[in-house]
Amino acid sequence: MKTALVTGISGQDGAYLAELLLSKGYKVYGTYRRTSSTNFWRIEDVGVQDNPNLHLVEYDLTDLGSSIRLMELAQPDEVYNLAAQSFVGVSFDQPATTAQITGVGALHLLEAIRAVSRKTRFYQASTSEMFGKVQAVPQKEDTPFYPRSPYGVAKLYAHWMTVNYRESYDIFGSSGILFNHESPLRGREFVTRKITDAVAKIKLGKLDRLELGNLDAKRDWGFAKEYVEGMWRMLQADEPDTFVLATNRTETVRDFVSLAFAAVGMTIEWKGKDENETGTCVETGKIVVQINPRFYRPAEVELLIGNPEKAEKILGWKPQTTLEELCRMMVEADLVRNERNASY
Ligand code: NDP
Ligand code: GDR
Repeated sequence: MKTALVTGISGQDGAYLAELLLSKGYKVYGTYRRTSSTNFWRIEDVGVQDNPNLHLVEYDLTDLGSSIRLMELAQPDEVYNLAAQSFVGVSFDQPATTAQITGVGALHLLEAIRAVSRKTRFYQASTSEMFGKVQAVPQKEDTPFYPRSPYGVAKLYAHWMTVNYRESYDIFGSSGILFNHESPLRGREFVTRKITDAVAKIKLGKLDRLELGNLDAKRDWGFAKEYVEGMWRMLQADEPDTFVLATNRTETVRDFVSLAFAAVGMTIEWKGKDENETGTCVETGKIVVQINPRFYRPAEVELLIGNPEKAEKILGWKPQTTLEELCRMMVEADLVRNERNASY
């Protein structure tokens, strides 16, 4: 039986990855942070919370000693470092915390592997945010980086540390440059889930308007459940490497809003520009979307679109779910939750 250590088990990807690894017969150590109230709704949602092969361990990525003890306890064959302060918007307000968790946190795990067991394979959750102000379209593994947020800068540090430990100490460290991936388990602060949750509430008469920031930003959105499969494949490969996972399709935030309303039979007509832009529901004549500059970022990543050819060639990984299917799946889940008044 193989053993895996997954940091950030309470997050979106942590839940899907735990489900995948347990289904493959792994023993899984999943780490969570101490908080005043626990946050296990996602592992409950995927139905693994009572699996006897899942061991939940309290852990904070910012603590080096704790990282070493964690490695001694779990003696894992594979480590998946998913834990992070992962919200780009917050990283502008909390840049130092983001650097400690998202950047130096990865170094703590690499140091723990170096000290305790160099045979352990390591996956680093890198991100398309490292491309930031993009230098080429579409982006791939050798596209130059230009991060545009403290989050992107912190992730770039962790990415290069993974490469450096691979080259310096022969540690099997792979870095997955994953483009945005979404699901019904996405946190509600991220734009897709914020939209699908609001659309469900508007449809049910529980909300009048959805307030958003930059509608022109373009993202390459895929389905999270498929992306964790790619993470696993990276650690089964013959050699450690860096891989892009993406769909090679990009759409604006505005397009995603229109798709989400279409999923509940509402058509949106867009009027005005910039801060004065609004979205009106053709069927009811009501304004249902407006801009709130509070959601603008000090520096924006305008366009992301990834080329996943290398992952397909070497790992046999390919995205399957279309954006329309993904958006509908999220809206339907949010309709059910809002009918039940669920808190997540
Ligand atoms: P989430 O925000 O859903 O999950 C992040 C996880 O990290 C949570 O379990 C969180 O715990 C945990 N965490 C935060 N701070 C600490 C800390 N100091 N010590 C230990 N754990 C901590 O992210 P996703 O699941 O969406 O993403 C997984 C990883 O992939 C992240 O590193 C993210 O940056 C990266 N990524 C995500 C992409 C995406 O589109 N989803 C794309 C590319 C990269 P808690 O529940 O207590 O907050
Ligand atoms: P992102 O995701 O920054 O790409 O990071 P997010 O969904 O937060 O933003 C996507 C784009 O939408 C624009 N936007 C808004 N965003 C939010 N959150 N709220 C709004 O109201 C809003 N209005 C417009 C943003 O400006 C942005 O352009 C995600 C995270 O999961 C990271 O951890 C991960 O590394 C990257 O994806 C790839």
